[in-house]
Amino acid sequence: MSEALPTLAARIKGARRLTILTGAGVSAASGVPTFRGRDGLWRRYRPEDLATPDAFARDPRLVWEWYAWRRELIATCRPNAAHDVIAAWSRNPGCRVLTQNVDDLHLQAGTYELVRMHGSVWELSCWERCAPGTTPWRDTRVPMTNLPPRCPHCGCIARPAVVWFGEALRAQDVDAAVRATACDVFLTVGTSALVYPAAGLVHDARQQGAFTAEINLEDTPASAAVELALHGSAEQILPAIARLL
Ligand code: BV8
Repeated sequence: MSEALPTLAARIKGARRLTILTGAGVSAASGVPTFRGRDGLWRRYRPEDLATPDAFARDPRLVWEWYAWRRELIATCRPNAAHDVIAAWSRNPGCRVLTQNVDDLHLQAGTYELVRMHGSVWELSCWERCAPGTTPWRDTRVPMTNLPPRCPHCGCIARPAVVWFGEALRAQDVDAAVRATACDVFLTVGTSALVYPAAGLVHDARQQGAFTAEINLEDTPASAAVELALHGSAEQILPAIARLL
């Protein structure tokens, strides 16, 4: 680690365009459970049981009970030092932040140019996709009562405005993410690099000549592909890099 930190700091300092991709590991220090870690969300629930349109069609109340529980937990969480450093860097015009996280902690930290690739647990949309209800609306009620909630426009069931497995990401988010791979430095932080299309972005960036780096507690499928893989926690490494800039 001794050389890696100054090397990455120098690369970030010299970058006109910096793209940062984040996953659940960035919010771990805030108390938001990750998906695949020891105490991960997926440990207790099978993704196919909860984070798919079929699961919701089968049992909207069960899926909403899971999201209502996550919202109550996330409501008690605040951005940590990793979010704060990324928010500070995002004020630089050439910086883009792409997140897979649906907790909105990057928003709370004041991040500019944020692409929320998988949506937000604090936004809902109409399950029946009525015209006005396809645009997500914010609903930050905790606890949620009378599940499942209803679309205010048509009265049908409302869904969490997140991207489930087997669902396409919003075109504008995919476009923004792909554009952001044209960068000088691509930094992937706190993601298991398993979920696509987000997991493919670091490879796209590298193919375009970006210097690629990863910050994670452990190796991931992306580790062998990046120039620099730093092992450690985002909430410690990012402030350490910021102090070198
Ligand atoms: C789609 C929202 C197509 C809901 C989530 C190839 C190309 C395209 C698609 C696929 C493909 N191969 C397979 C697919 C299908 C699928 C997929 O990727 N499956 C995987 C499992 C193989 N992808 C999709 O279905 C996507 N859709 O491609 O659509 C399409 C096109 C047209 C028409 C129809 C369809 C949609 C994917 C989005 C799924 N939604 N979440 C919700 O959250 O409730 S995924 C879920 O996983 C979260 O969003 C989460 O962010 C994401 C990724 O997980 P991570 O963030 O990485 O979290 P994880 O716990 O796994 O890892 C945490 C990491 O942090 C660990 O590595 C840990 O070591 C580290 N860590 C922990 N603490 C710290 C730390 N690091 C640093 N510091 C710390 N302190």
